[in-house]
Amino acid sequence: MKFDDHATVKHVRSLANGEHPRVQEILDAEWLRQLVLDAGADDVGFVEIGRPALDDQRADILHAFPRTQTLIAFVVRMNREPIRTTARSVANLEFHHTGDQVNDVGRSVVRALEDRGIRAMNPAMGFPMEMDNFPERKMWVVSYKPVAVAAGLGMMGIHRNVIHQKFGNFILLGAILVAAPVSAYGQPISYNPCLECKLCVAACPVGAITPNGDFNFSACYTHNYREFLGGFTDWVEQIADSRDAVEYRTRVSDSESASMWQSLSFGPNYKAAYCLSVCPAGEDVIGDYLADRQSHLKENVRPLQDKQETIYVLKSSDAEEHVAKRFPHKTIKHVGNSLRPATVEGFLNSVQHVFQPGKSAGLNAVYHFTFTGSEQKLATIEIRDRKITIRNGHIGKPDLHIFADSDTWTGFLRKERNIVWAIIRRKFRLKGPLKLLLAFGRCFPQ
Ligand code: B12
Ligand code: SF4
Repeated sequence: MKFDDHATVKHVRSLANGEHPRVQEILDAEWLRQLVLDAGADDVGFVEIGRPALDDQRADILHAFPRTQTLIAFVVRMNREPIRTTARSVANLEFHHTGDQVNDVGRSVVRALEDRGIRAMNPAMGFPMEMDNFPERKMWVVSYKPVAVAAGLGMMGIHRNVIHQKFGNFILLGAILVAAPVSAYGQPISYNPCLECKLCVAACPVGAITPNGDFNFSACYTHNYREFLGGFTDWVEQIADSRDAVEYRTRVSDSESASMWQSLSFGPNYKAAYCLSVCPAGEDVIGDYLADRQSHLKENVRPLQDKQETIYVLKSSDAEEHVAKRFPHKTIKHVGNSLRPATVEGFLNSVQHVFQPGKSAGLNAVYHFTFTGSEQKLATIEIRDRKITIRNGHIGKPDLHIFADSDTWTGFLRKERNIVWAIIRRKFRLKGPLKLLLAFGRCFPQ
């Protein structure tokens, strides 16, 4: 059969009068706003793809959906008391249900636009899901926080979550990529709803949030995400490394095994999220706090601080020190978290996220790396005043120069290769004091 004679082709061509006009429709902002609210969102705003706030993720967005012209940013409220309670089952239900609602809103708006002949795409609300990229590259399609801020849906607080001017931080975020312009775009709000009260700093069990807004990614990821991607991978290795059931039970308690079952069957359990629970910011939220701060502390902060629970940390990490000092009544458990790069490039991209500022105290040094073998690369890592900087090439005068075969280096980081053996085989060598290598290692507990 000839293509032109196919029933579908003939039908569609007859509808379109033999032509396919490509009309560029400008979507009316009010109409679109109502569509998104009717789908179940609590607030919505629009951002054009050319906005400078999207500079660092425009390529990713266009890679996922090349026709993107507009991002619809929206928020869905979470109920407050379920997030505040010490009962994690209740809080997790609220996170998961609201997350499902974000996905439903996205899906329903995309359907409505599609029915109107406008292409659109809704990335998942959820936790990093592009697992091909785990653990080295971005595992999500759109970073929603900067989009929400650009659209006027709030600002990032000290705890690095978006605080909506009215709903506070009791929201989850979504975004829809649309292949059409919109008649009016949003702008960031003119103030930050964050009160800088630092209750999030006081409540976080692992000290992931610092008063100046720095965030210890590995502390949060190791504890809060014990039953998500990295923690799960570590749990599997605990099973693999156990000689028998009795040894497994010395590594993983019955309660932890049951909790993993619960996560696998009902949706992964966050272990904390206390930074959101205690935050009093936002017009709808602040009333009780303004009326009586002591009651807010007593009802919403102290119970989380006082809770007797297991806290998951990397051995010799800043988080371990924080729990021991601030929450001695909580039980520390050492775990691994599987953030181990498979390539030198992955190492250089992720090293800042596993850096422990506290463990680097007193260390001020420039490290030059010369990687040879399958990945040839020059890099400079500087650790100074509890901060880390990573740059391509050799910059400045090194205090220590590390020459390493790239596969040997990543194998060493992954605990799959022995460094002494590598030195004997000349796959690894140093120019400078060994003590600087040891000090470097202390900044990145495994
Ligand atoms: C990665 C991620 C995380 C990471 C990093 C968080 C962060 N501060 O960036 C971790 C695992 C720690 C995390 C924790 C939480 N998250 Co989260 N998370 C995301 C995700 C997928 C992307 C975040 C992002 O874009 N960051 C912005 C970039 C620009 O940050 P960055 O500083 O440059 O780099 C960070 C990332 O690149 C990341 N990263 C780098 N390398 C790697 C490697 C791996 C393996 C992983 C997992 C991450 C990662 O860590 C860096 C440092 O923070 C978004 C969903 C989305 N698609 O946007 C939800 C999101 C930000 N999370 C959210 C929530 C609710 C949480 C938690 C409260 C979870 C919970 N229920 O317990 C905690 C809060 C922790 C905190 N105070 O920030 C909400 C925030 C809602 C709001 N009001 O702002 C979002 C928007 C999900 C949603 N759809 O609503 N999250
Ligand atoms: S708890 Fe206080 S300091 Fe932390 S984000 Fe909320 S308002 Fe800001």
